[in-house]
Parts: sequence; C-alpha cells; structure tokens
Amino acid sequence: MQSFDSLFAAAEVASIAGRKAIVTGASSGIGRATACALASAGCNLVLISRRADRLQELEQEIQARVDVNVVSVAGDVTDAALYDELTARGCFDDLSFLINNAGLARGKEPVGQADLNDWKEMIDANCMGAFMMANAAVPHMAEGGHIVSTGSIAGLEAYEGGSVYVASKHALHAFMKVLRYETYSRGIRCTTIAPGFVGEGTEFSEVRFHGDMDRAASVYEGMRELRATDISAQILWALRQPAHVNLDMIHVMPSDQGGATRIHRRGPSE
Ligand code: 8X3
Repeated sequence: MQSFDSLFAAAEVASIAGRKAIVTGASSGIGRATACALASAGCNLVLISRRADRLQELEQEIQARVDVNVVSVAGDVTDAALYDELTARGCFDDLSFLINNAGLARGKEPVGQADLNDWKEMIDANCMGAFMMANAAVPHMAEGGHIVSTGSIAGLEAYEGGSVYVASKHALHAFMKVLRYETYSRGIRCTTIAPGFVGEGTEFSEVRFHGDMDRAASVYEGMRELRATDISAQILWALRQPAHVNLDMIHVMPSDQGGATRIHRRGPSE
C-alpha cells in the first residue's frame, strides 16, 4: 500500500528548471503561450518561427522577466536549411523537450472546391514540418526526453469542410503513436495534445479564413472557447509528470463544445 506521505505528496510536480526545450510555431498562439509557460518554469529555450520580428519581441519579453537562456531561430520547419542552422548553433545539444507546435488550417471548402495551395501548405506544415523536426530532434534525446505535438480534435474526428486539415492531423496523431512505440523503451516520452476550439490568444481562425476577421469571429460566437494559455498549461502539466508517467493523449475541449461539430452557443441571457 502507498504511504500517507506519498498520497499527500502526489500533487507535487517534477521540476523542469534548467532543461532545454525547442518550441516551434513560437511567434503566436499556443506556441507563444507555451514558450512563456516553459520560461516561467525555468526552461532554456530555442524558439522557432518564420516571423523573425515576433520572435525577437518574444525573446526580449522572456529575458526581461525570467533568467533563462533563449535562442531565436527564424525559419521554416519544412526547410532543410533550418536544420543545418539549428545543428550549427548547437540547438539540439542536451535537448530535453521538443514542442512540435507549428501548423495551421487553411480554408474550409468541400472537396472539389478546395484551393490546392491551401492543401499543400497544411500538409507541409502539419505533417512534413512536424515529422522533420521530430526526426532531427529524437537522435539527440536521452532518457527523460519528451516530445509534445499539437494535434487536434480534427485528428480524432472528421467534419465536413475539414478534408485535408482533418487528414493532416490524423496523420500527425498516427505519427506520434509510432514515435511513442519507437522511443518508450529509451525513456523518452511522447504526448499528443488534441484541442477543440482554441480562439483567444491565437490566430487559428484568422489564418484558416485568410484574414476574414468576421468569419473568424463567427467560429466562436456565443460560446466560451479555449485560450492559448489553457493549452500551454496542459503542455506544462504533461512535461511535469513524474518520470514513470506518460500522458499519451490530452483531449481538451471548451466546456461549451461536445465534439468537433457540437457547439453550445449561448443566448444573450445565458
Ligand atoms: C482544432 C480546430 O476547427 O478542427 O484544431 O475544430 S477545429
């Protein structure tokens, strides 16, 4: 039987201070929130995003608040040159955590009416970028390493208009299962986080609808959607589990969402 001391200590979380994390898609949304959460937990960071100016601002904000090392690398996770730069700058050395977050949704047209550039962009970022980053990072990870990928409810359910976004997230979830099977016996942990609607603090719907802000806002109309910080808190929780615990899948939705297409929209009096 577990002692009362251990039962009362069970709410304690493992420290991740001083460990090194790569965060992709760090310039906005879940990636930005996760970078800040990891910095406040004392992690040293490698921040990756295509937008150098946003990365610079994030790096400055973190370093003004917390005493951790931050390296910013502007680049595209599907570009082989990025990996050469990361290697040359020692970004994979002593790596503990990879937060494989870069990705996006583009368009919601049914099959037959889609823009093929949208499809390519999603497959590139959500699949190839995440796969390439994991492929580059895993050989550098020792026991205690942890890979977290931002999946989606769209990796668990399908919905009309989702086509390639849904397909890309199903592929990412499947990839993470394989990665888990391939790494668990080396003491490396793998977590897929599968959020439902995350609006506040992200550009997800704005990007999906090519800057149409009214359409983007209508996604969350009358409901309380998740915030980017709700997801970064879950990622932090996964990383802080004791070494013998692996959260394989975190499926997190707003209370007002029952499934990919089940949304409780509140009336004015609710
Ligand atoms: C979650 C967003 O639109 O697929 O990734 O539900 S959505």
